[in-house]
Amino acid sequence: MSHSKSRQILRAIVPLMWVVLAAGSAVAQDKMEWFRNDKFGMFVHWGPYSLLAGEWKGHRTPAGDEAEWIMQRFNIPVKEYREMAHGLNPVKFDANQFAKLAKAAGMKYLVLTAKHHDGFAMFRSLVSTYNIADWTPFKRDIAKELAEACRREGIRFCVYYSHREDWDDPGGYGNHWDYDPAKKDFEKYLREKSLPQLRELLTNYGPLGLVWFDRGIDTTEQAKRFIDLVHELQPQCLINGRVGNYGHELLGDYQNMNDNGMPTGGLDEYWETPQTLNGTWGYSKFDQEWKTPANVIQRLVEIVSKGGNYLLNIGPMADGTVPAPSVAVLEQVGAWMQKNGESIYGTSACPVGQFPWGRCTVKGERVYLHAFQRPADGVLRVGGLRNEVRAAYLLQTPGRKLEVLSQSGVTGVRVPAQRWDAVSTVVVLEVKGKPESEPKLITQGSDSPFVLDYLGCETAGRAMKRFNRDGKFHIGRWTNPEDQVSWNLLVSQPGRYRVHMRYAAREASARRKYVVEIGEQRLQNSVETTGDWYQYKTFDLGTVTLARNGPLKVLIRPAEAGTENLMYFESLTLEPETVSGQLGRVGRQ
Ligand code: H79
Repeated sequence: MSHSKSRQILRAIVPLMWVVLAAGSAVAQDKMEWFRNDKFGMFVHWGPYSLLAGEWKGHRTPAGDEAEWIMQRFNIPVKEYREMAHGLNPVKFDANQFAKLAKAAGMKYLVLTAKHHDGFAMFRSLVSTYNIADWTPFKRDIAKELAEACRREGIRFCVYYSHREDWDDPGGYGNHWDYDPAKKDFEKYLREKSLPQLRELLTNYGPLGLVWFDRGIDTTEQAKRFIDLVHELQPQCLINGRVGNYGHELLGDYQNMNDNGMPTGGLDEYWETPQTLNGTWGYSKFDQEWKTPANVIQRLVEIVSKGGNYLLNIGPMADGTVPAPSVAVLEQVGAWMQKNGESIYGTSACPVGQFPWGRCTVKGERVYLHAFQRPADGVLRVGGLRNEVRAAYLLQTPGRKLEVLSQSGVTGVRVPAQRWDAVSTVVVLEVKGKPESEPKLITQGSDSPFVLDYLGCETAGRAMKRFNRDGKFHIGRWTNPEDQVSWNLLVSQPGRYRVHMRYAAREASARRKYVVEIGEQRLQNSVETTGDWYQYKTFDLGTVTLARNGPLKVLIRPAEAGTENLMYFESLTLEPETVSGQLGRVGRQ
């Protein structure tokens, strides 16, 4: 083909490619919309383990053990567990009641354990008769009834599917008491059970909001087979982060905190935390430690104030009833949501951080202050809000304006004593423009180091505050010089400081150059591999002199453009060696 001919073809194809790419990203953005707005979902852990309810042959699962793990806990032989599962007969199950309960609580999506680690399907499956419709006298398809009831109530139906772990299947992961691990054919399990059952779920239950995978999987290639199947059958369906290998770069459309986890600060990526109402996911007759409605509401606010979603679990009993205390808690949460939902749905993370009295969320030109406690003088103080406040009032009584105080950059709102809500008082600040914070200032103690991590930083470009499965937070997704992370310091102890940087990096990022700017000083270094993502190591970058008291900007960025993530950055520490002419803590580790 002639050069000019191929140029012509390229010219014709390239704009087309952009259209395709743009359409692709529009779908990608659009499909997160409900997740971003809806905030609150119901998790349902239900299976044969609910029948055991935390007890096997007179032995109860130890405190802290989760009832859905009982088969593994007592190494119950497949044969016996299967026998037990014949007894599952939830005659009191009413799908409408589940969907209505979720709706009444203010929840917008529902995730059913379609198959948990025990391998039993709570849906009619042609892949394996070990399912609720074929294996039990109940004979009905629980997933189907729930999917339909959810649709009627406007709740998004979603499924949990344990894709790697399967204690029933000879090839599945986790059962070492019936099956010899050396003889396992995991590939066969993937090909003949796990992937085909996921196909059934994606085919027979209408549009799914998301698929919730658990415990990761051995290789990225395996994870991609699950992702591809979801994309093939339901391109709009979201995939949670646990689909992938925990040791590698996270996959999926959003990330999950650890079970029952709470992040310390906001993240830039989409995230959700799965939590349970008591101490177990599957029903246990021994666990009556229910969280109070106030606690649940405050958790919800805390999560939403950090940009996340709250997936809150109930564990129905084997007969199909939802434990009465959990219904009572959810109904009270719902009563609060009825009144205060505006301060939750469709909001984003609070740009101005956390307060001793509570948290905040923002939407449009409004800041919602959620006060969990009444400060002694009844004044909610908000430091660092840049915007002018036009009006303040309780969400419940917009007509009655509250007094706004402003003093040296701190905005205060006085809430009269008689108008405090016992759970959470929501005050609306109507502000001028989109709510923004003043740059955060990091101060130091007498001779303490500056520890610069994700909490106090600003990200720019594609650099992103992220979470990893080991429960750590870091900066990732940065490839080019404009992808930066920075901090504003207030130096009060001039002197010489030793600089340490802690990060994790794979071989693919090795030797990439990065720059650390500390005021006018520039340190240039190359990334060293630490083995893998999540294997963090500390590197000594030498010393710098912080010459003056006052503000100082610290910034890190890739030195050159590249395609690989620069590193998973955890922290930069400036450790005083000599400060103000006196000897600091030289040689400290
Ligand atoms: O489905 C719920 C859990 O069963 C599942 N994820 C949530 C949403 C989960 N899978 N793995 N894990 C949780 C972590 C495993 C923890 C364990 Fe244990 C520690 C397994 C054995 C020891 C906890 C304590 C469960 C049994 C004893």
